Amino acid sequence: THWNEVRKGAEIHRRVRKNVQNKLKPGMTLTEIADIIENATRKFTGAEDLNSMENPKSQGIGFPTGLSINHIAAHFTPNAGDKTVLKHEDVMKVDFGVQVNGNIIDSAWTVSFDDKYDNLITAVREATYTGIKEAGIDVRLTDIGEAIQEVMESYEVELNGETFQVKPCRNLCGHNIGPYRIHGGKSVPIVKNGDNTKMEEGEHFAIETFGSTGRGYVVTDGECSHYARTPNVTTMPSLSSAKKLLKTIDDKFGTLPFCRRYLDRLGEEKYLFALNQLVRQGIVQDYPPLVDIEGSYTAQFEHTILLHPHKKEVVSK
Ligand code: MET
Repeated sequence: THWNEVRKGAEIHRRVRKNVQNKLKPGMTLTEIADIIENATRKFTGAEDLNSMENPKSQGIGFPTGLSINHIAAHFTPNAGDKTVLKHEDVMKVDFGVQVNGNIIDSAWTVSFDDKYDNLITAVREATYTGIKEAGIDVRLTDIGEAIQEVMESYEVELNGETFQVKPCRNLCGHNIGPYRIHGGKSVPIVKNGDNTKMEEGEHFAIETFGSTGRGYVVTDGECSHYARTPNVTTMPSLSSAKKLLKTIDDKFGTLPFCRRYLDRLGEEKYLFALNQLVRQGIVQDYPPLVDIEGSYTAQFEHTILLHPHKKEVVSK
């Protein structure tokens, strides 16, 4: 069933995580790190590449590997030619996904080699565990946000002679997950936001929190790498190059998120104009990097949970 597929994805996520965790070292390029994670996911799922959602057996990468450093909180993955090297003093969020028949596991953690980030990392880990603990059928989303915020803000970090209260990135959220859809439409806030919507039986959520030494608010910045077909949009592209690219996207990813590197490895070339056209027409959504202020540090922890009638299952742990 559907739950067993989520569990299978979670087991693969764990294996990939174990595989990469002891390999991460300063001096590696982000491209090398993404390749390790994505090739392990391909290997353990038996996927040759990202499969089409038309293939009922499809399983593989759930979304592009986020490798977001320091003030970049989310949605960074290297594009072709990126030379970024992981440094000893970096704090990096590793956010990757596995999918089995469109059932996505979304789980992330934060890596650092310098113990000066320990309090920041602990704050965010505890905040995420609090969110997981609070979650449940009939629980109001705002109450989960409030509990997360209280824990996060109870931590202080001393960095380079300054003291910071850890702030939740208030415009970042957890979310429910639908078939082949990473963002199912419900948002789980990480601050008290007055949203009285409740969690419901049978729902599948990514519980994630982000903490920052900056302003606790992210904006988009920098070159985009992540994209996804917008669900339920049937608009046809006007350009023939965009039509051709859309066919590749529909065949290989469906509504699963993808990145430019995945188009490159499928042999697509000079597709940026067509891709941007699909974005302008609302057929594809772009997810540019999300950043707090320059010089700040952000951390993230995330797990996928299932809300069964009589039990909450933290499936990605
Ligand atoms: N885990 C990431 C998120 O929830 C996936 C990015 S793919 C748009 O935003």
